[in-house]
Amino acid sequence: MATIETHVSGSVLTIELNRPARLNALNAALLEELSEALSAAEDPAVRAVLLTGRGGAFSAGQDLQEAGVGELDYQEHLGRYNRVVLQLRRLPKPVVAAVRGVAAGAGLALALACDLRVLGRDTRLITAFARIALVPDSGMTYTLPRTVGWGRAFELLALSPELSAEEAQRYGLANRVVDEERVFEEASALAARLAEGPTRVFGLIKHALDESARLGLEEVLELEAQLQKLAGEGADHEEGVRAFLEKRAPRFAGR
Ligand code: LHQ
Repeated sequence: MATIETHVSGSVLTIELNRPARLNALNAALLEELSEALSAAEDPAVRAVLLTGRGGAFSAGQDLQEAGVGELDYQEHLGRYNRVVLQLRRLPKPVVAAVRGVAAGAGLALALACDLRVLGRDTRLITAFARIALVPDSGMTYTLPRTVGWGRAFELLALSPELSAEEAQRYGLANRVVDEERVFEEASALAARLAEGPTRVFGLIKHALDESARLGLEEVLELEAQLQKLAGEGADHEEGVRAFLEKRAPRFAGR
């Protein structure tokens, strides 16, 4: 693929945004290829995904230099973003974002649609949309307030400050902050560790959290009971209990 690189190591699929000269700015071709790469992540052999950007940035969001960006068919173009965001959220396995340099606009929205974020100490997060008089898209009005709270979300979206990695961690936007040159290594290790876990259950956890955002308590309790039945029937649950009783580390297969 021209704008995306993928490789598999063990059961981790790494997807790298590959337009470093433009800080991995997103265009139609990249979004199509990203969607293809995320479809490939459905392969049962893949148990965790690592999303990253080549070069010094994660992604600067929509490519504003792309010819015709002023005359975009918003319906069609946002359809590409929306498909990718839904793929990230509906993929029943963990997705880790390795965020170096800058993540802005829809680039930040993609990072927020992942399950975990590893940032570099010099990483900057910028919502960016309002800087060019656009409303947030790609799910940012869903993910951001759920992570940072309502009050902070408006400020981050309206004033669009550059958020340092330290602030991002304080706001709950970063799971780990490490030296810039260790971001990929740390995120890979996290993805590899997750890939050895009960990954089918991780998918159920992800589903439960997403659903809880729109359900009342009674419905949440009902959903938890349904998902617990599915988890309880899984081979990994049996292995987890057996390993506990035998006082050894479990060997999960993601089933
Ligand atoms: C870029 C970009 C970029 C192209 C840096 N495009 N070249 C919008 C529209 C329609 C429908 C769908 O949804 C969206 C969603 C969105 O994502 S809206 C938000 C779009 N993104 C932005 O507004 C961010 C624009 N970029 C910036 O504010 C800065 O470049 C940041 C803060 C990201 C980085 O600043 P610096 O570290 O100072 O780098 P730089 O500005 O010098 O950029 C380096 C190069 O990358 C430069 O090219 P050049 O040829 O001059 O070296 C930039 O022009 C290019 N670049 N962002 N989004």
